[in-house]
Amino acid sequence: MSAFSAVKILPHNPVAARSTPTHDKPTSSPFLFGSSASSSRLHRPFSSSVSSTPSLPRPIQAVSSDVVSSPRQSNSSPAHLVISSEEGLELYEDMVLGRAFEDMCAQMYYRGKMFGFVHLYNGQEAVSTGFIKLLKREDSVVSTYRDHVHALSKGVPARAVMAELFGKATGCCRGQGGSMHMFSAEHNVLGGFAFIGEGIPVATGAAFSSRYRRDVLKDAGCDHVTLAFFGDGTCNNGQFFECLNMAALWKLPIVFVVENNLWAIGMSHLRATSDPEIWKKGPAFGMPGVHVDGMDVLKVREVAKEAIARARRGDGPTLVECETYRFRGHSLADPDELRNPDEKAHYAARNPIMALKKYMIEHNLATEPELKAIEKKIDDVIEEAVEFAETSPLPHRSQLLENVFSDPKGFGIGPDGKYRCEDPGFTQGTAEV
Ligand SMILES: Cc1ncc(C[n+]2csc(CCOP(=O)(O)OP(=O)(O)O)c2C)c(N)n1
Ligand SMILES: [Mg+2]
Repeated sequence: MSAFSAVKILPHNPVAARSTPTHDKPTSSPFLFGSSASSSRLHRPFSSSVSSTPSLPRPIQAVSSDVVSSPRQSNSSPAHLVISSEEGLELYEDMVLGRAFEDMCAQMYYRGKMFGFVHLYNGQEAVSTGFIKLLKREDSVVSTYRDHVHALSKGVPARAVMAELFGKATGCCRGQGGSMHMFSAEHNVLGGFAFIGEGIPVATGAAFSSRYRRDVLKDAGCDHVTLAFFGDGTCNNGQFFECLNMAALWKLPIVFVVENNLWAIGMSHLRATSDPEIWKKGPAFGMPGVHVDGMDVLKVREVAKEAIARARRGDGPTLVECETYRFRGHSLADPDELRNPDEKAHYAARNPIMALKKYMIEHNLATEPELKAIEKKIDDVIEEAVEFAETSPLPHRSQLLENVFSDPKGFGIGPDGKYRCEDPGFTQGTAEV
């Protein structure tokens, strides 16, 4: 069964889609298709997480599902498994890399090795891994300020991401971007964005360029897909709606991946959003909307496969809401005192890395020593990344005004009285600072 058979797909009549009841979705396997399974398990949120909420006109519902404890298929013959051993090991390695990298970032941040805000991804690894490991190199990823792990999953070397965090010349943005602005043209990582929602139009533009190349410039081989990652809080931002509209209108090859970790800094999603089921906004624009358990990499991967294939086929965009949770504060400057301890414990017990490990061992896809060897290998990668970042040089001061296109007062006028940016050498480094 298609993952999308769980939702209404009404590409030609968005008005009808808006009035379509959403409670009549057929049930499908909870193993593969979290969208229907989870919405049938809607429940009230942790009471204390909304205890400070002023009285609301109607009961609010969390989009929480409890999939880790849901029954797995018992038959472990290969035909019934959704991944091969090789695929499982790749997913495991990528998630362990993301987690270990972020833990090391915390250590380095508190030792004063990096500056500014640093937002970690711990807990959300199944989303990055579940989606990005399905991409081709030419496909693009656009992220937010919580972007280190998306860059790693897309293949940016850990040492280049760590060096960027240290502000070193060997970083993936030569030390000029920092934590919130990971970028790599080589890997088609089109940026982390500090302003929420800013990445969504960039991703939509990338998807437009793929469609333009294929359909207008007749580059038949251009079947590239773009993934736009962003949070629940960002879905209340106008750019989200504008881009859903354009992507559906022009059938762009894009997947909008909402990482709903239930919080936007200290604001509960349930308190800030009139209808907390974000996935429902897909059908409103004439595209499929899917809700999946973002703590289960196998479920995310199944949904991602279909959404990416749909985009690649030229069938247009998909909105996927992944219910997930961040295991740390909003940023490393956040003492994380607002969230209820019961809520944190609930999601901590659903650690996506542990869940995959358990699944692989129970289904004879890997042995404990094999998984331990991966963990050891990643420890070495992280150690090497820190060593590399530590010993790399700082950028030269002349780099400061490279790629600055507005008039940087005091530096913008050359000795000939002309703007420096008119000088072809401007982007080589212009200023004596
Ligand atoms: C345009 C804009 N407005 C406000 C902010 C301040 N801000 C930083 S993070 C954040 C919350 C975003 O929450 P969410 O989209 O759920 O992402 P998460 O941090 O949970 O990954 C806000 C409002 C911002 N960065 N940009
Ligand atoms: Mg959030």
